[in-house]
Amino acid sequence: MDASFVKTPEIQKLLDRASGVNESGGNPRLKAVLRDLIESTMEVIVRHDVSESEFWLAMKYLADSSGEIGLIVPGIGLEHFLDLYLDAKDAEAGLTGGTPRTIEGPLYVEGAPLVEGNVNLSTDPDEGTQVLHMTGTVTGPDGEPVQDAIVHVWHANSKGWYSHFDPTSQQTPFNNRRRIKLGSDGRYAFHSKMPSGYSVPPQGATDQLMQALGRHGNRPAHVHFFIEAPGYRTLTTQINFGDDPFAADDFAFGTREGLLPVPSRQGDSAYIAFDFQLQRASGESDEGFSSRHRASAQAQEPTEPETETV
Ligand code: MBD
Ligand code: FE
Repeated sequence: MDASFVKTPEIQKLLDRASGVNESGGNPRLKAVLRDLIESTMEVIVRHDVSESEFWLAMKYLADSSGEIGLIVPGIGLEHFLDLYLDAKDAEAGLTGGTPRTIEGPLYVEGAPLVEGNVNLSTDPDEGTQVLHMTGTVTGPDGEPVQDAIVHVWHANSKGWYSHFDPTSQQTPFNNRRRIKLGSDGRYAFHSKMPSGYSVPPQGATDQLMQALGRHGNRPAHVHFFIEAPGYRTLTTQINFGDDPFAADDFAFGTREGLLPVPSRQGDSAYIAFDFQLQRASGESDEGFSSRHRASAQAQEPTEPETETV
């Protein structure tokens, strides 16, 4: 049997009915996209002669893995694909230059303290790791310092765990998370306890999938950024440490050329100088920031840290 089976009138009629394309109500875009998604699934079933047992195993996996969907999506390359697609569309529109974008990942939390100056990101002591000092500028396409920029920065601790998602619940809310308001010189500076690389939760759904693919679930040590400023496109990016063993083998495909600085390690300190360049926005609707659902928390509430799902 070949995939043309899916194109038979009986299956095509089934697809039309299942997706509601001939119904007057509902959302036309959802209908069109879902029809193609179901059809592609059918084609995969036929092309690989997927058995009933295999199909239901996959459905069980989907049902059980929903809490890790934010890890599975980067792990199977889809989040990086979205970046490549955005890059290609930007290139077509003549929008090039600036610091490369790369994946957000699932571990941002809204509501981090808004701070100014040379800031400390690390509320918790995290003994025994170096102190990272990171400095640089945020400029526009002509090298002009951007005005009223806010740099959102977040990273893991020395165990590779993020506050609000730490299985040990040992971190203070917003540890290693800040929003830094820049001055008119467009300079930023922060220091924090050096992060370690991230690994997916052992035995979790993502780990199971990676093992079944003969892969691993490790990321190099990295620091995430959103950079927003009026009149510029919001940049979503990260720097990954160029000297990390996983710098060339990131399970989430978030490492990119131009985003791999090597920290200068000197005793208890490590230094990274890194300048960001933003693209100018063509209008208010071009800030380039998705409405992805993001976890949020209150900065000041002295409640027990809750562990979120990714
Ligand atoms: C991370 O810390 C991360 O940045 C990504 C992209 C995926 C999983 C964990
Ligand atoms: Fe991360």
